[in-house]
Amino acid sequence: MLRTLPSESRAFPLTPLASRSVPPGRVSVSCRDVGKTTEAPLTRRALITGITGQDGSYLAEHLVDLGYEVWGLVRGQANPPVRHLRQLRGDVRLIRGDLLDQGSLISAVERVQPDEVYNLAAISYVPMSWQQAELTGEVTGLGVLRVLEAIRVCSGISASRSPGRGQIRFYQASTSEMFGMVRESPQTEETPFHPRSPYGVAKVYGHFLTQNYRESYGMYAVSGIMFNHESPRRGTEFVTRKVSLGVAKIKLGYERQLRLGNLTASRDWGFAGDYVRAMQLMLTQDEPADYVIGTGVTHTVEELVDAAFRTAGLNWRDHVVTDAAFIRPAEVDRLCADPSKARDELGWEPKIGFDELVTMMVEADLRLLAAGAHASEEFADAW
Ligand code: GDR
Repeated sequence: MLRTLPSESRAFPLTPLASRSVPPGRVSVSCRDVGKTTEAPLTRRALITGITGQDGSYLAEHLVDLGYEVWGLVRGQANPPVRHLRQLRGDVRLIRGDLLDQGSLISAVERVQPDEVYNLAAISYVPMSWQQAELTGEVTGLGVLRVLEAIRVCSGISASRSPGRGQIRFYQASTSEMFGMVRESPQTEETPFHPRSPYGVAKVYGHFLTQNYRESYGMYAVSGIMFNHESPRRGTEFVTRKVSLGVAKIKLGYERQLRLGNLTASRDWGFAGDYVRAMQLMLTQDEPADYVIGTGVTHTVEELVDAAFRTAGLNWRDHVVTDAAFIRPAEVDRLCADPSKARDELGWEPKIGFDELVTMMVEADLRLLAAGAHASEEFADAW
């Protein structure tokens, strides 16, 4: 008999939206005057899109720890994960805006007057990008354009007017999915792109656009080419979390099987908490540049599955079933980063390796289920 998961009801109070008042330590300036403040800000101020996601949450915590004033852009009603932000201890201010709405982004940049903007928002689940290709292009691709335009307009930058000192610095979340059908291995900043999904194609657009705004307008705009990065906060649709949660359910007797797609693909999996450190470092360099961020070690999905089941004292061959429903129209077979530029120039290195990551995720899901989490999407509340 399979066990039934207990239900859970929680209250998730929303953090109040930002007020119109000018934050302390700042001079009140109009949109066009950003970058012309006469008084230095007391702290650096960051605006994060995608703050309710895995990376947004880790980045917000990291920046708060560094003393930043952190603002998060959230979509109004259609943003249920905003409840996660309760974990940020009231340290983050929220402002409404949407990557589909240029005006809302201009308003957000105008009101927050950030020193740094991190664009982490995207439709990021690769299979969904075939089902909603146009929306993926709008959010994951054109969304980058709208954020860059908001910065450009609010900073008064044009072809004839470059940003001066104190300009807003911009980080774009690029991805190893851009390498797709890889031309060489490991992949560096110079490896050509061959994306294999509408998601990957949209990310290539955002990547080149970021480079283009850097070259066209002299903006401090950079991309982190991030390889897969995971954590107990990862969405349950991604393979690492699907596996860690599946292992926990099987171990605790809620389920017997785990249905997966292609087990032969290889990924360079790291810990998301390590990767957000690299994002911040990229915005603190003298010169803007793009960086590959990964561990340099690659594993197959089968090796991931094997490690996760072993962590719980189980044999994956007794439980894993291959299901054609999870096979993609086009696959990225093997990704492996060469992060030497990030190591040499940023002094960045990952602290958590593959085995530690898998153990962390399986143990977190075992604790989550043992604590009585609900069987639905609330599993995403691992943090
Ligand atoms: P990916 O991550 O597509 O690399 O993109 P994902 O975890 O979804 O897939 C990794 C590999 O596992 C294989 N796989 C399965 N994947 C899922 N999701 N579900 C399954 O059941 C399954 N079975 C096998 C996939 O085919 C694939 O080869 C992630 C996303 O976060 C992107 O947004 C990000 O840009 C990149 O990582 C870096």
